Amino acid sequence: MNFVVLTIFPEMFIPFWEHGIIKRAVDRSKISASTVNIRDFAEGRHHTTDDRPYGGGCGMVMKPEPLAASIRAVKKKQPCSRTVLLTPQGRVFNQKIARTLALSEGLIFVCGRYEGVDERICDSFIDDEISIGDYVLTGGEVAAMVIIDAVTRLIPGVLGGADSAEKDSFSEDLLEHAHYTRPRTFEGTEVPEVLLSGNHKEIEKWRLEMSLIRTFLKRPDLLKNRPVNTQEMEILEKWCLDIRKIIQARQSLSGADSLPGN
Ligand code: 4FV
Repeated sequence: MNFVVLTIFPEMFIPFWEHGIIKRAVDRSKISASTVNIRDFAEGRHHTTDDRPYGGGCGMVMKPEPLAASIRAVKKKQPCSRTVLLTPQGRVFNQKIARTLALSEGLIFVCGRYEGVDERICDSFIDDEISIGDYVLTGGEVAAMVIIDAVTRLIPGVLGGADSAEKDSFSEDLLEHAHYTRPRTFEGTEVPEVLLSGNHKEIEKWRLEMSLIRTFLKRPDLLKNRPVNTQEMEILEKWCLDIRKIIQARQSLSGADSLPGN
């Protein structure tokens, strides 16, 4: 996978390329990553990359010529790479999109600044518009880093044996189960017994149940159109049973006769 970032602040990416799993992926040639300074493609003594908006209004707009020239220069070297504009107008990024992007040969990220880029760039030079969320950033750079980070860890061989993307949050569109490590007791709180049992079948079942509960409590929207497999159905039915028992117990306490809807 080849990442190229078009930006007027290439220095922002130096620490990003040089740390953690991204650095390891570069060192292992699992990815190649570089920046191109849009200003290097801007005319005039001041290499101006922005100008006032037609029709008036506040802020500045990124000029089309330097962007077009820089995109053409990169596409010449990597004709198979897709151009991605980071913009609030784009489809909202998620793990499913990350998995799809990870299959690309190369990605060219166009980072806007100011109010955004001239619309004629979006019309003729951009393959994909992606937003990292419904809020406004000062520039597309940090959004490009978010996407590069999420995509890089999905590239085969980037995550070593111990850590794998298979068990990710959202890999099954469920939130991840709780994680524990030593010490066994921390400030009076024990690690759940099942995790110390060595019984991997029980541990897997517990982790799935924890993922389902967390997703149900924290992100029920993720469960809405999500198919449920048999093991999950068993867990959900056990819950219903447990909840029914609780209601019956409370009913018998308060002497009410039958369950609602029965
Ligand atoms: C953004 C987002 C974002 C808009 C104008 C940069 C800013 C400025 N990019 N997801 N949300 N971009 O707010 O990706 O050019």
